[in-house]
Amino acid sequence: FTPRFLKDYQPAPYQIHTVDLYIELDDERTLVRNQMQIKRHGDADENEPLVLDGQHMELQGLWLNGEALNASRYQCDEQSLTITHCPQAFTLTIETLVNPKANTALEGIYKSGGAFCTQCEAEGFRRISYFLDRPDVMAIYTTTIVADKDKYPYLLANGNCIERRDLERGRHLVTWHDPFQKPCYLFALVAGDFDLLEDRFVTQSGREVALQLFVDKGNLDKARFAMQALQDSMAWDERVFGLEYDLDIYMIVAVDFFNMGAMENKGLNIFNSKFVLADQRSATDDDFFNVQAVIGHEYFHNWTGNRITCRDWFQLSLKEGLTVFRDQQFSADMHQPDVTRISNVRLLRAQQFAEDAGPMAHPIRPEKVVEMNNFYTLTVYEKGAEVIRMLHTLLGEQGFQRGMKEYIARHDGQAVTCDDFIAAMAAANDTDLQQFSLWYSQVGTPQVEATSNYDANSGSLTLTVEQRPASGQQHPPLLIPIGYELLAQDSKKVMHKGVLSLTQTTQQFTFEQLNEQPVVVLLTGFSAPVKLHFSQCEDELMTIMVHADDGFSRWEATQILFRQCIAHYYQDESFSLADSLSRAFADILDAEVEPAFKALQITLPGFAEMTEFLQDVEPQQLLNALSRFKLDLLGKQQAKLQAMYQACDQKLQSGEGHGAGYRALKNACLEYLVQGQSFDTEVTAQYQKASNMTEKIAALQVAASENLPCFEALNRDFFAQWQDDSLVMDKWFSIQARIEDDAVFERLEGLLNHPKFSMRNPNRARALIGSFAVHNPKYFHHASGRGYDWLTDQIVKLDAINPQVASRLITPLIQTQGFASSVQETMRKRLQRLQQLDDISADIGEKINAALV
Ligand code: HT7
Ligand code: ZN
Repeated sequence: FTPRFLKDYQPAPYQIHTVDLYIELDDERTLVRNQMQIKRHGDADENEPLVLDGQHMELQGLWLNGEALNASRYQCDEQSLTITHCPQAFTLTIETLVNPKANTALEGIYKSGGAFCTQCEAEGFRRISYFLDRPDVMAIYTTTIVADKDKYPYLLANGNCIERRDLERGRHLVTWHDPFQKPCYLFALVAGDFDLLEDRFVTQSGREVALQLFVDKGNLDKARFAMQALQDSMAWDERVFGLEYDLDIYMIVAVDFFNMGAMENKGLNIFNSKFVLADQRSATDDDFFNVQAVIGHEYFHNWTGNRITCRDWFQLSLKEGLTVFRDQQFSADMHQPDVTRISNVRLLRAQQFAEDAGPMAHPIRPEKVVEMNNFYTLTVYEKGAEVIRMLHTLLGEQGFQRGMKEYIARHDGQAVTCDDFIAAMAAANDTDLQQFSLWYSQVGTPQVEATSNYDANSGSLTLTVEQRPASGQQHPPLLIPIGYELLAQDSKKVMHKGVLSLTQTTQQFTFEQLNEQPVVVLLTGFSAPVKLHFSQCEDELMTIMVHADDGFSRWEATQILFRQCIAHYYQDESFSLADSLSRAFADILDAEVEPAFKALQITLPGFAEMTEFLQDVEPQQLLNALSRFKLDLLGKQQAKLQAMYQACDQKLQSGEGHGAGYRALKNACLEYLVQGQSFDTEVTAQYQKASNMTEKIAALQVAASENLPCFEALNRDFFAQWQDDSLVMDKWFSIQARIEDDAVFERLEGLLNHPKFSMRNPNRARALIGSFAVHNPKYFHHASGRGYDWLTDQIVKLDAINPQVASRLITPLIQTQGFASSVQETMRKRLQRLQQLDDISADIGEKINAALV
């Protein structure tokens, strides 16, 4: 597994200027004729051979300037095609055959259901044709597709349609031309028979854009929300960033077999149907939220990713961090900003922090990569977005937008680096971002330690703040923006607020002329992706919980109280709930706040989040602590929780207010109410009455996780009703994997052989295998090691089918840090077993080697 290094970057010696593709689709023998105009770079040696990337193809023919190439002029192996003695400028034509049906890796051209589709990011184009498969080679593409007209009435590619005609033997031909230069990873092709939802968008400059959404037949109604989300995204990007769409048509195709969420191919996005199809009956409120966010994300890439792309894959966060930040801002504007921000932080802390502390930790701009697909990570995406957010905090909205304008003015149409982005931001704001740019190369989650000292005589408050790199790391001090508020003890009013710039290892910040000792709130808005240690007493936290202006800080104060309490339960088996905490919990339940916010406030930190805050974790002991704590909270506040549950139910029935918020709160109460007592009738009633998936699936979920007597009947009913809906079946498989009883391993075997299960469908594999490893910690971390064995067995099978998906699902097994050494040892044994296998993929190999050093 040979690594590539950022430091070794060299521009390509040749550039490909135009690409003319002629593709005759066939299940097993798809013909690709690729005609390219190529020029050698001005400073490249004339003897430099042209080395094109290519895999999983049969070379059929090769012509240079129209003449068949003599065998002595080229060499072809499993990874590349090398051509020697190339002129300075020439036309190269390559004919290859590919086999879409056999393509289970879902990179290049493959079949999803009855349709042909492509996935080229990061390095999938090399499975379609021999090419300089790197993002700094940008070309103009013309694509002609030929296929059977009955089976594939829609033939789609990037850009505008310029020709369409019927051919002999029931076939037809369609040609597309994309007027914008692009890297090959943005190439796309789709051929199939779909239902089509059409609408339009008029841009701010008055151009009309046709919007087309292609979905499996019978699903038109489920596509309407996505269409609205697309129109909202287009309007938002114009309003907030001043960015307008540039082609006359924007197409989205939803497919069932897809490795990730969606792909931003120029003018022809391809989506996992999970992020397009949604209606109240079959999709949860979270699904709706995600559809809107992913539609926005892919749309926003048109400027941050497509018009300006990455010079090399080490720069991935240039487009992904920035685009995640943009989609987070969009979601915040479309929903409640506080609630959205808390969701971002929960994801970061539960998963990205673990990645940053694990064997695959890397900077947001990685420096060494074996398999690029392994670097589409929470670090590059979510921490990358946090880094952009810090810039936004430091420069302010206006300064940030000035920087964006400068970035676009400088680099439209280019493939650039993260340094180019930072340079544009700095120039537009006449500021120096040298120190800030360290965030692009540091690894791990920095720690920030704060203490406060109030001098009553002088009325001054001194905050001493110290930063430390993550354990085992070393780097100069970072520029860390630390949002703060000072709350008056008596009036509880905010006396001061702002952002402190921590630039040194240790720094003091003094506030003068205070006439009382304030309650200090630090890291408001989660202003930096760090672990903050700031010891505050229960009273202070309770003040913050109710009175801070910043919603994130109000939520965080409750989470700190919960985490501290869970830590006590964990350390002491006889620990029981203090009255003060029980009262605080009651206060939260009584507070006049938005229901969605309250739902988050009463949701306890989960297993993954808690492993971040404890050391040498014994999984069963932690699970035990979590459930005792929940049970005690219920014991003390059952009446309030029950009343809240019923009040939400009434609000929902009367159709009053925003349904999603009440559903979230109702389900959050349900999580408590089902603990250790009979709530069977209510769960059954919730399941049966629910006309939306949010309430239905929550009822089924708690019935499963608490082994309620009603579970079997509800489970059967759910299956009978939804067995033909693939996205809902994913939910069903996920729930089966989470059932906590001793029959779990037999059940999992049965599910692998279930007629509805297929390892070839990534959503299904994730639903069963991923859910077990992440959401069933009791059995995944079973002391016998059976949970680790089961995951290992599935990884071996899946790796032979789809290495990219297998490599994502192995994550819980490689993140051994944080657990007690005996647990780590049991996990590592399974990794050693995988390491000894002969034919594991580079994807899996890279991770295992990192985990076992
Ligand atoms: N830019 C895309 C990243 C991606 C991907 C998408 C689908 C299948 C495989 C993929 N590999 C990489 C998605 C995005 O961030 O928008
Ligand atoms: Zn993206």
